Amino acid sequence: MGVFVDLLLVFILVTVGIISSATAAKVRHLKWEVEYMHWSPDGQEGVVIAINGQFPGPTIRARAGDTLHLQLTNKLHTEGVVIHWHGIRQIGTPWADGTASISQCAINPGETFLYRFKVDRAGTYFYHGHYGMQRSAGLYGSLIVDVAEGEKEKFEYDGEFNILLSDWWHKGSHEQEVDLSSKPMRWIGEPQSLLVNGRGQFNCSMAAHFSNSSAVQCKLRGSEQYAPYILKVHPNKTYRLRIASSTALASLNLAIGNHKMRVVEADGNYVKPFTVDNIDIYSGDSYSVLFRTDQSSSQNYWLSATVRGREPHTPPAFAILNYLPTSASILPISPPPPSPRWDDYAYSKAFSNKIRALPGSPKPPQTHNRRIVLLNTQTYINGYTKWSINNVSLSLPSTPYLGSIKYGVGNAFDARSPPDRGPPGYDVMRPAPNPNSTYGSGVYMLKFNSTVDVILQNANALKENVSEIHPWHLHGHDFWVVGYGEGEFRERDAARFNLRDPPFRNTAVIYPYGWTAVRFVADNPGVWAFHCHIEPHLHLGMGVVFAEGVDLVQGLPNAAIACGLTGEMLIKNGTH
Ligand SMILES: [Cu+2]
Repeated sequence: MGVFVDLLLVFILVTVGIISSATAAKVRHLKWEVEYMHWSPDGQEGVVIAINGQFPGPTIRARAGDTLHLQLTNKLHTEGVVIHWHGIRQIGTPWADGTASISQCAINPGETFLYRFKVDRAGTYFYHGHYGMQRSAGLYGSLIVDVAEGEKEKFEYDGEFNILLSDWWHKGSHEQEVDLSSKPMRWIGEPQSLLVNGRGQFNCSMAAHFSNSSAVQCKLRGSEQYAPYILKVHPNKTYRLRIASSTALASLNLAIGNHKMRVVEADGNYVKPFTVDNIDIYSGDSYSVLFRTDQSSSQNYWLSATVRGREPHTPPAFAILNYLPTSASILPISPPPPSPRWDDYAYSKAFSNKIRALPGSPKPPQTHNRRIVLLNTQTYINGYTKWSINNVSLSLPSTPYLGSIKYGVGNAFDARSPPDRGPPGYDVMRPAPNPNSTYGSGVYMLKFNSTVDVILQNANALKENVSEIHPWHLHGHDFWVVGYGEGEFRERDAARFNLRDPPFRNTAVIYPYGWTAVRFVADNPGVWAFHCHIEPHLHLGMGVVFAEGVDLVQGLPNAAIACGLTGEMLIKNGTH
């Protein structure tokens, strides 16, 4: 009898175990091939970096707690590749962060690399190339993490759509790279098209009849690679629109004609909901907004994205909000929604200031251990135009930092730490009298579990009266955006930091001639890039590298470090 009861108990426990593991986290296996393909993102054929024959790459859909097991084969033939999972903090797997020279060796042509990591938190994310100018070449896609089985979102909706915004040049990414690296530098210029889910129209405009321009009216069948993305909706429902921007350059404003949007998520974190007519979205940002289909169902509406912060030479991107049962081929009869003036920074700042954490969100520590001020300047090195941080232009080493720091390999990068402050007395409002800087590959070594404040200080660029927008993105962490200010940051400005309800994010913008303060806890062992998400700016050195707790990193795969000095180390140890 006793044995029977015991067996029954074992049976029940095993059954419960099987049921709970069936609903719990999954391992999702994916096999990707990355290759160049001919494609017409905006009606003019060019080459894009495609994944499994798709542009943009496939959307990854997973649940919080799942593990992605993604075998990536590089079929580019003549160049390396890596993929960064933007917004995924890579807790315990810093080697899977997908940053060439930082977290791993670039994957060589013909090689396969296994990215294995947990998507620990629900939210709207994306992925993109993090090597050279491969984001500009079209290497990106969406990564959507749903709440874990049995959990609920903190807002309700009847359906959802997903939009990935990007920008597109007719000049190929290799030529762009040569242009940027030339003396004198040739700027890549404004993109020819903005894309919504990889679709834009360069040869024609769907809204031509509303503008005075000479643009011709599009004649689209709907099956073209550049036909607009259609959002099919039913009347009187609430929809969630997930939006992310993987642009190489453009800052954007997005609106849905005649519809208001309620912002509920930013960078994978809940925000205190607020309602707006349109939202600003910088490269590296992601949002969820809710909108209600409360307009006349006998017509369709525009969804449009326009350029902000740079004098626009790029027409807006359009998608169509299609009210069923109206045909999707009927163009909206109202003009595209108005967008704020490209240089209305007060408008953008007001939007930034509306973004607050939802009550119950993680709170920032009330004190900091270290404060680093990063002065962003446009500089020269031997006549080459660069971007520099505290007068150092980031030049990535050939041996990735993660392996060289973990194994104590000497001479892999500059041993000297980069400065915690810019040059004293620097006037951020004027071009520098001496705009020269130097290359550097030094690392900001952060004390494990310490609280770090970073002040991103903007300045005048090389040209007088020019100061640009820079969206800064941190790998491996979220930070609290604790304050914005004008002019030069002074220590007394810290007294005004918002430590009550700052948004928890991975990307924060600095406005022209202003500063932005972020606070984070250095609690994720690894080596992490922190950089301007404008790809040509990063390429010209606009970034820094943080490292913390690297001795605690476990399970570094050989494939991540089999290059440069760590590659030599593997050969010497006979493990390669
Ligand atoms: Cu920038």
